[in-house]
Amino acid sequence: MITRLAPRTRLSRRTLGLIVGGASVAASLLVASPALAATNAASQSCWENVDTGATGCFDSALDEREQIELATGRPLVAVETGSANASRTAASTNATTASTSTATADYLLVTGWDGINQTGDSKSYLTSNTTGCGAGVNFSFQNLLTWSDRFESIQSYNGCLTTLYADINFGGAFTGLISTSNDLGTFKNKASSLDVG
Ligand SMILES: [Ca+2]
Repeated sequence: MITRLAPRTRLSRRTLGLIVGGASVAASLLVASPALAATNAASQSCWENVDTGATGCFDSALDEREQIELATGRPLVAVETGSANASRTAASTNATTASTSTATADYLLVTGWDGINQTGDSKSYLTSNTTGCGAGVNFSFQNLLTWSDRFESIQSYNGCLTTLYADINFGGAFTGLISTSNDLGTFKNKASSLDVG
């Protein structure tokens, strides 16, 4: 006698959706480094005076123009090109008060940020040349070095306009003349040299 076993019922397995606790955030991500002072390059913005060669860096969370004025002891003239907002020059008021009679002003040429909308770390170029960009003077930066391929937004100042080049020595694709750009689009993280005039 043959007994036939009923075919095994296949368990229909239902895949249960994973329930993920949305509010759980890895605590380690929230731990701020206690040593973000002057020497840590992780969140540093920097400036460079093209005439004197002076340079400086500061915590990116701080006000850029204020920090430059504090470091140089001179007022920083920073009227955004293409903007009617001339009140930006007021940024120099504090430093003017503190400066001596022999102090001259510095003029911001251009600032680039590694984030869109002027966020993140920034690199600023300034001049002590009072003629600025207004008299046919050009400021050329043939190699952005550590800032190569980083700019995502740009602001030109004091009548200057900026042209970005994809390669060093003003090679490759380029985009300009930029007064201001909060999002460089396809040119984000590309510029390796620039010309300000
Ligand atoms: Ca490049």
